[in-house]
Order: sequence, then C-alpha cells, then structure tokens
Amino acid sequence: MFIVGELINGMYRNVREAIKDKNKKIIQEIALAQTKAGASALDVNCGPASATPGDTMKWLVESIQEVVDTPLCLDSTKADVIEAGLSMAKNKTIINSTGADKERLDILVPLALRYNSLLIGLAMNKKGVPQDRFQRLELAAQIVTYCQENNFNLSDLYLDPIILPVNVAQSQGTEALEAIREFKLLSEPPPKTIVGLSNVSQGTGVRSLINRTFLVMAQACGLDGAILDPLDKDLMDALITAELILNRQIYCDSFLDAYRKK
Ligand code: THG
Repeated sequence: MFIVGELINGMYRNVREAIKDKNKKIIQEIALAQTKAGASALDVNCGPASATPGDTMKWLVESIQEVVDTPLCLDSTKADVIEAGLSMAKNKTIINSTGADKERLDILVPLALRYNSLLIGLAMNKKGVPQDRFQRLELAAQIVTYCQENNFNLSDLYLDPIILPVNVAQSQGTEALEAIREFKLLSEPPPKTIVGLSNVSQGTGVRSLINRTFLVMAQACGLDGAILDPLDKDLMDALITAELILNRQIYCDSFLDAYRKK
C-alpha cells in the first residue's frame, strides 16, 4: 500500500499555528513521526487560511526536506502553489491533484510531465462531486483518456474516486468502493487508485473506527494508496493485516513488525 501521511495540512490547528509562527520544528517533528510510522510520502497542504500559499508551500517543502527525504505529495487546488512546491522539491513528487476538466488537465498534466511527477486525478469536475459510481467512472475515464492522448504514463497516475463523509453522504460509501473496482477496468495495465481516507469520518464521533473499517473494505476492492494518519496505530495494524489476508504480503509470525521495518 502506498501510504501518504496526511498530517501536514493547515486544516490541523497545530500546523496552522506553526505556519503562522514560522515554527519549522513542529513541521519537522510531524514529518519525522509520519515517516517513522511507515509513510511512503507526505501530503503537504497549506490549508484554506494561508494568505500567501505559494510562499507557505515553499517554506513547508524546505522545512520538511531538512529532516527527511520522503517524497512529497503537493496538495493544493491552485496550480501555482503546486508549482511553487515542485520548484523546491529534491525528490520525485506527487501532484495532488487534477480534476477531469480539460482546463485543469491542460495545466496539470504538462506540469507533471515537466517535473517527472506522479499525478492524482480526482473523479470530479467543476460541476462538483460525483453522485454515484457511474459518474465517478465517467470522470475517471476522461482523465485516463487525456493522459493516454498526451503521453502521460498511466503508471504515474493515481485515480481518486472522492470519499465523502458517511454522516452526510451515507450512500456514497459503496459507490466509491465500487468505483475503485471499476477504475481497474479502464486500462491495461490498470490505473492505480488512491483515497483521502479521513474524509469518510469527518464530523463523526468514532473517527478511527470508521477510517479503518472503510480502509479495509477499500483494500478488498483493490485500493493501491491512501492519504491517512499513519500515527493511528489501530488503523495501520488493520491496513497491514488486510494486506496479509489479501495475500499482498507474506505471512510470518511477527508480520506487523516485519511490515513496519520494510
Ligand atoms: N483526496 C486527495 N487529497 C486530499 C483529500 C482527498 N487531501 C486532503 C484530504 N482529502 C485528505 N486529508 C485530510 C486531512 C485532515 C482531515 C481530513 C482529510 C481531517 N481534519 C480534521 C477535521 O477536519 O476534522 C482537522 C481538525 C483537527 O483535528 O484539528 O479530518 O480526498 N487526493
């Protein structure tokens, strides 16, 4: 499983305050902790409050790279903010994200090509979030087709079906899960899939339980990656055990420790 640590996000109060105070030690601690907990990449999102998100993105990338070499997943709706991060990044990055609109793809696919970056494609467009599996599949197909026509390697693409909070969009859980299965049929070899896991439990009272239950179900549908909280030990144990049961990892007596040491 491609694990992207979600915790460097201005949505979180401690990160928001660290950005405001230019306290890079806090950011570096979160980067180190997530990497140690098994994150293969770190999401970097300035949050909605930043007045100068390009500068914030540069500062975050610089601060993180002083302590870890973990690849960065540059998370912004603004292409210029993503580019600010790309211009500073030492290692291979993930652009998070493009939608299915041609105007977005026309900017973000060339950017990914120019920086030899991976790209997350969201199954949504300017009309909003998808309402069912069919809309998700149609939007994902538009992204795949665009990539094929513009020589973007599909092995560098992750498709995101858009996970919505279960407390306000309960019917969307199974729609997103089915979409993960169906995205696999869009190309050969199949495109990879990723989700923003914590969306599913936003506003609920038992977040960790909902997150890990949904994650295991998504893994059974063939999920390849997840943006999640790698410091949630119960979540990580469930993830590792699901990989084992799905025969994606070899069983050994101490499989939890063995996976963590990989
Ligand atoms: N897909 C892709 N990228 C994404 C998402 C996605 N990036 C952002 C988000 N969704 C994934 N990351 C988070 C990070 C935090 C939370 C949810 C998703 C979260 N934060 C607390 C909250 O809102 O309740 C913040 C409050 C706090 O604890 O301080 O839940 O879907 N490609």
